Amino acid sequence: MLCVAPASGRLSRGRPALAPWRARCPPASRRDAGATVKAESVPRGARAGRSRLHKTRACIIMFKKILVANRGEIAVRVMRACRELGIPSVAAFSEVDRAALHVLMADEAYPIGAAAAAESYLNIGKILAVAKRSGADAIHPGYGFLSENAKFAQACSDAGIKFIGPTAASMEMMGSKTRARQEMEKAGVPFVPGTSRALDSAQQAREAAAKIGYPVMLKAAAGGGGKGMRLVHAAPELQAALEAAQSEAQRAFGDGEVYLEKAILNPRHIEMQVLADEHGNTVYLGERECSIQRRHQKVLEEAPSPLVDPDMRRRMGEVAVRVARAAHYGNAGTVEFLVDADKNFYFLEMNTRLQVEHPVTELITGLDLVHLQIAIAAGEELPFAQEDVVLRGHAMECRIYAEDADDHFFPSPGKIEALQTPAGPGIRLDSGVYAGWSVPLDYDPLLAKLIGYGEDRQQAIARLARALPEYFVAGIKTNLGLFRRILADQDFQSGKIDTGYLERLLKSDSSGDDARRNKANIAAIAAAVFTWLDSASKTGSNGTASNGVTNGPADSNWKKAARTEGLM
Ligand code: MV4
Repeated sequence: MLCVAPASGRLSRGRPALAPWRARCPPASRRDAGATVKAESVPRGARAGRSRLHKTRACIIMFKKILVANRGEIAVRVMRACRELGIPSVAAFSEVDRAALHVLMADEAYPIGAAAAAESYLNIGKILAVAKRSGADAIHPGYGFLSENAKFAQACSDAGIKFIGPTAASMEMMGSKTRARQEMEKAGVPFVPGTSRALDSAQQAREAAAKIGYPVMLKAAAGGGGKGMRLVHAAPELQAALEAAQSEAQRAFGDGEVYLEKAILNPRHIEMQVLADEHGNTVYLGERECSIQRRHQKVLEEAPSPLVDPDMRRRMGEVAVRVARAAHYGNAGTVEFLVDADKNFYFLEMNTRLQVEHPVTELITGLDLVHLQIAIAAGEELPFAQEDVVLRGHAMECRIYAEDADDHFFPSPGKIEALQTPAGPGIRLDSGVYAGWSVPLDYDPLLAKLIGYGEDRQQAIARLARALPEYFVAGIKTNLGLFRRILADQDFQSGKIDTGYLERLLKSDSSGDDARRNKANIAAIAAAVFTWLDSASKTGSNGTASNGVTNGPADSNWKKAARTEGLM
């Protein structure tokens, strides 16, 4: 069965015009699946100037068709890049995503199974079957799902399909935190002091901890993102914490290996974007400040970091390049650092994928990271050198989630009854939803990313603060209101942020909860009435009233209008 996207409401899927350089390329018969012919080689010394950054050189054989093995805003983002490059894109979709935006955006779409990710977006066999059936010669994995799965990267390679990302070997090295630490030690990369081997006994752990000094952090070798982590303040707690960490790691990852690090209290989380081609060229593209997070879920990211000066950036960037080279890394990757109060930075882990927050780097570098990922996977050399990378301005990303800020940030799936999106100078919106679509509860509830750009941090903040009240989402709860609080906060504005920042803000700011909830309730009732009136008049259906409404800024004009009307 081919292409069973919904018959109605589909966007135009005319084939995009071929890019000029495609027409000049050798015929398809000379192509290997995913391989390239390089007809021209520019000596590295000969390249300079920003103008090169945007040039695509003629006569590199690009892909015929790209399967996007993901959903939501990132699938849409990748398909936009494909469209610009003149490469047809293929969507895969689960049962609940039949009408999802990424399906509407693709040139072709194929069903892959039930909502449960294991049956669809995480199912290697089904994804590869769609690639073969559609004739895709490359797969972009987005983030999450199969994006850091070494077995998937290897299976693509074995099937003659180019995986747009690093090799399985690079992923495996970074997938084990102890192995990564051993390799980084060899490469002379500064990492958090600690052990780089599995702890096999409480006695061994006690000796190591005494040497490092308390507090220490127990971590799962197979972990990342905070799972299986235990902070230990003093020796008497160590044995119980070790046993708990080991069994949690065993349950979560099927691998109970745990190691020890010196704990850095309230660190900053700063990461460096790297890009490596398959010819040995590796560059860094500046850092992203990612300290504003809640329970290991990032909420707001920015580039550059208010903490990092040019000298620190160069040192961090050079370390990040050393990390990438040690992993024989290819394509886009991110090197994560913990930064202590004295601005010492330590390698933490490497993410072997394109990240959610990549747009802030795109805005300050002027680069299109997805274009570059595709070009690199097609065998092109990086079209610029390190000295050509110039950072300009400041960018900040708000992750808009379908979640209820007044109810422990629980997911809030459901139908988007109405949607008004912000635009204007310095505003970029990477969204994966549309009005009338129902957000399923089966996946990560990220709806969109609202990104502000300005010549400096203050202007980026001002533009976001201007854009947020323009954003209106009815039918489901969102965390839009949270960003107004963050952007208005004095500590945030002066750049005083670390990984404990958001929790402190949420605690300090609970006195206004009742007043806020009251206002929100009035607005909710008014909006529900509007929604009912609207759907009843349009469809003649029974117009079931939505019980939810935007959780946007409390004083937006939308809410004011709703309240005024509600009091009439
Ligand atoms: C740490 C740490 C302090 N000291 N390691 C959390 C996620 C995982 N990838 C690493 N994490 C941390 N590792 C040492 N030795 C503090 C954290 C941490 C954290 C790191 C990045 C972003 C947010 C965080 C929130 C709490 C703890």
